[in-house]
This record gives sequence, structure tokens and C-alpha cells, in this order.
Amino acid sequence: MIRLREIRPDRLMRRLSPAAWTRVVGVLAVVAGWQLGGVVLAAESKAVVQKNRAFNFKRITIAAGGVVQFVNDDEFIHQVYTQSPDFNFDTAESPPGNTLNITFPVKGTFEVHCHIHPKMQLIVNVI
Ligand SMILES: [Cu+2]
Repeated sequence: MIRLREIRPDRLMRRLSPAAWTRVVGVLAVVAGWQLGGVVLAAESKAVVQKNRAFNFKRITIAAGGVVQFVNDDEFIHQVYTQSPDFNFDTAESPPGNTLNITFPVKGTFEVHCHIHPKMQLIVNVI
């Protein structure tokens, strides 16, 4: 185990040549950019509210890898499902006050419905 006081930045800097430092900084920049890109995509989420037996949006657009948060702000139980050749989900029942987080990993246009209330429909456009 390395104790913090054993790390001497001044010695470390003297040990690496300028070319080596350029490579280190380049690698760190690539890793930071990759991390940032991953985090932005993974963190992207959009809330859709289920209220009065309807979704509060007819259509939404998210990036692939994004999350749709289905917020049950109704007095009824809901659930959500979609059926397509590329991507399927069919959740358990979601009671009032509950939120279902669904990740949409692939691009496409998906119709989301509720088994309990067949008239509920949301189009999720994943780009
Ligand atoms: Cu419903």
C-alpha cells in the first residue's frame, strides 16, 4: 500500500522526460473524454409522467443509452411495455408514487404502452 506522503511529485516529474509527459497527458485526455462521453450518455434521462391514465408526452426523443423515467403520478397502477424486433421490455406493475427507469440501448422508434390502460401510448424516438 502506498502512503500519500511517499509520493513525491517533484521526483516523479524529474523522472519523466518531456516526451513521456506529453504521452501521459494525451492518455489522460483520451480517458477523460471517454469517461465524460460515457457519463453524459448514461446520465441522460427524461421524465415522463403517468397521470389521468395518460402519458404527459405523446412523443419524446432521447439518445441511445438514455433512460426514460416513468413517474406514476396517478391514482392508478400502471406499467410500461414495448414490443419490437430490436428491443423489448415489459415491466411489473408500478403503484402510485413509483418510478420505473427504463434504459433504451438501441436506436429506433418504439411505441410504449400500458397493459392496464391500452389507450396509453408514448412514442420514444431513440437517436
Ligand atoms: Cu396504465
